[in-house]
Amino acid sequence: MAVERTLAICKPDSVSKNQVGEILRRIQEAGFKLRAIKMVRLTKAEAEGFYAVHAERPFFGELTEFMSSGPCVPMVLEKENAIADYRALIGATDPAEAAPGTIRADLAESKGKNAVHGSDSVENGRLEANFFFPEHVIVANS
Ligand code: 3AN
Repeated sequence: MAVERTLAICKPDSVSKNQVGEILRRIQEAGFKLRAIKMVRLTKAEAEGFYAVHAERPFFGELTEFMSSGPCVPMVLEKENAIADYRALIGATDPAEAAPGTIRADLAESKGKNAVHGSDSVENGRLEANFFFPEHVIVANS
């Protein structure tokens, strides 16, 4: 299996509930290597840029309001099969449908305030990682 990168984000809800440590513990226990991390507060325009692919969705306003409502913690994770494995670790978008023991089932409250983000493809993982981190600040394999 190929080594992949995914862009994970602790969203404003999990950051405000002091769940970053718990989320990172689960991520590292699942075997992901942390390659970059920071705390950042997005402007509304930056959130709109990050979620541009969802611009036509009815929840776009709600989503970008929420993502710019407080600090979030983006991080670049690396592992074999990282895209699929991270999505399995976080569970379905709606925490009510997320499998027991997943991050969203345990920590998230709604489809919108769902604790974490994860990239849905290798290509989007690269684009999303570079939205927050220029390539030269992502730590190479060590
Ligand atoms: P995922 O984050 O699981 O890939 P997507 O790509 O379907 O989910 O949705 C993108 C983002 O939009 C999600 N992070 C989610 O929080 C938000 N979202 C999805 N559906 C809704 C909804 N019905 N109401 C509010 N926000 C939503």
